Amino acid sequence: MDPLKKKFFEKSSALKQEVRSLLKEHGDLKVDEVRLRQVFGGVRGVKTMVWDPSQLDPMEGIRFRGYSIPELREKLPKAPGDTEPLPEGLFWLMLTGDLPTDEEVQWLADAWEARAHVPAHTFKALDALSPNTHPMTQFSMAIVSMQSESVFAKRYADGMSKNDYWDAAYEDAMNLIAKLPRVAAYIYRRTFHGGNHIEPDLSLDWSANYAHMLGNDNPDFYSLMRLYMTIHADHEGGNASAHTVHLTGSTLSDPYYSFASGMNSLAGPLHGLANQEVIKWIFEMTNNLGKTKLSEDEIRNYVKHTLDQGKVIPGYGHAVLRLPDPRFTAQMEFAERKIKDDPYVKIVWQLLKVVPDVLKGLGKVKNPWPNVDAHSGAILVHYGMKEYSYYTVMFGVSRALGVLAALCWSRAMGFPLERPKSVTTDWVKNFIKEQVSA
Ligand code: HAX
Repeated sequence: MDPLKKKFFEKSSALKQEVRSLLKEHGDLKVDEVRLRQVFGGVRGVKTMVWDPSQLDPMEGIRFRGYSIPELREKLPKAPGDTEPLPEGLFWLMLTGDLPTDEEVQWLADAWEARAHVPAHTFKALDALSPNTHPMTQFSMAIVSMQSESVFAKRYADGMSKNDYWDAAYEDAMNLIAKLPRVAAYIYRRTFHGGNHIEPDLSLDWSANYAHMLGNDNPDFYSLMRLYMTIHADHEGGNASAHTVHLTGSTLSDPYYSFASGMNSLAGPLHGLANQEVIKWIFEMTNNLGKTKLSEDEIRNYVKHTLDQGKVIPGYGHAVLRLPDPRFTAQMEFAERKIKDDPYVKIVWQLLKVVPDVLKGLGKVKNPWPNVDAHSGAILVHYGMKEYSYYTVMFGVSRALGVLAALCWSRAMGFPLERPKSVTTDWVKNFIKEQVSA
């Protein structure tokens, strides 16, 4: 058994036993109550699942196994000469609960390299699509096409015992994460660079190799990709893409199917697609105004104009957070150090001064602060990636780390089929009548 799998098995077996006895003794304790407003309102805030890799605090932001983003940037192993963490280390942390050593991270990088082969039929399937197909459609389809490789599906068909689900899920998670950069880079190069593909460089870590295959070997871009892949990796279990992976996986659909369904959810403009929407909207603003050097008044007027058209300001607001997203702050800090004179980065910072007050003025927006997607586009544009319809694919590659670590845990813990209760509007009306007359 490999060292990561062994550690995961030991930790998950112990926790499974512990949870079993906790539930035996305390299973009837009430953890939440649900208001009618929440039933109609996207189930906001209702505690309905267990997700150990990360937890989101509205006033503090994300913590991965207890570590904040600044702590991870300090404590996780790094590539030689870089100050940003290696996401390999974050995956180890999310899967085991322990910070890895440099040697463990090197082992994981090698393990992913050995598992990175993408089946030829996936490239053929992608090549059959028009290059105009949205990159997220290509990404989702490519993931499903690789389901032919699922260890979980094969072993299930051969009569796998329930006790081995965790093992097969782990194999699929590791294989899938290993393959994603190659698939994602292939989509980028076929869509925007005429199919002029770049072979992997096996001497590089997972993120730098992805950057290399995208076509950018600037060490600062490598560094950005390590940061980007780390901060987008997980955001607890209730966000739409994570929850979708969790739900699909609960049917014992294998990790390929589960991850693909999560990616279809990430492709929505209120979720991951917001990263393309932000820079698209900024480009529209600069095109409309005919310049990139803008005054705060010009920006404020454009923000108001967008709202007057009944649209949202992309990159602002959040269903849980009630402060500037620490993932935004981490990117801002990177940009301050590396590219502070970039005109689009400056606009992102001007928006930070203008948008919150305008949104507060609407009187209904619960969180007027920027989220993760408000910053990423301007930095990517600086490093030559202007093709914003691709951005959500990069988000998806990173998100694989968290949702697949969680999926391994779900199978190890033996979580059952997820099946909440729905009600009809008539049921609600009768319920209200009964409550009011009681
Ligand atoms: N611009 C304009 N109006 C906004 C807004 C924004 N950025 N954010 C919220 N609102 C509005 C809502 O549309 C809602 O209006 P109605 O009552 O008229 O429907 C009202 O304010 C209350 O919404 P809320 O409770 O504050 O926010 P929700 O939990 O319902 O929604 C969203 C959270 C992220 C979907 C929302 O803030 C939004 O649409 N933001 C812009 C899109 C975006 O940046 N999405 C990415 C979020 C982060 C993420 O998942 N990344 O992957």
